[in-house]
Amino acid sequence: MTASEGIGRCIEGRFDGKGQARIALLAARFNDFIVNALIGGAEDALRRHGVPAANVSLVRVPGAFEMPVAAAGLVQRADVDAVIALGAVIRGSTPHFDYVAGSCVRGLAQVAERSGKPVILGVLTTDTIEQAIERAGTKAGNKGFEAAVSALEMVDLMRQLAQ
Ligand code: INI
Repeated sequence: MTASEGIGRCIEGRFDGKGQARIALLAARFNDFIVNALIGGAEDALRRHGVPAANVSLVRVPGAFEMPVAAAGLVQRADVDAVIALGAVIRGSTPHFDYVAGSCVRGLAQVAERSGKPVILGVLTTDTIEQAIERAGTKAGNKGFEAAVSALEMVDLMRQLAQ
């Protein structure tokens, strides 16, 4: 949406990665068959939006539960503008789905709020492996790609808000 008669100013992020966005992909090893597809989607989106490979780093953690602490470390770095968390928590594979998914999502949100840097949620939480596959590059798109586009939008938005 752009400014219109009743809106004097509209601030929205652009998707242009040539503005030197520095992005950390934070990816779980658990369910790596799915997560690797999310990483591929994110990498594709960043490259096609003009982000140089040198500005993209990949950090691996054992599982979704470990993401918040690693994200907290990453947002402190001056060379990281946004973190994209990529993982898959699948209900069918664990009786503690709710604990893992809940603390991952809650923890990542906290890191973003406390640091003021975007932490993008590209963590799938699904009932079945099939649903996860659908969201990792098959019929429901690739959530890694979508997460990367959101990261670029947020990096640009935060830069504009800081001006
Ligand atoms: N981690 C995931 O990323 N996805 C899962 O589906 C999952 N399951 O099913 O348990 C999972 N568990 C591991 C967890 O994130 C931690 O790595 C582990 O408990 C060690 O702290």
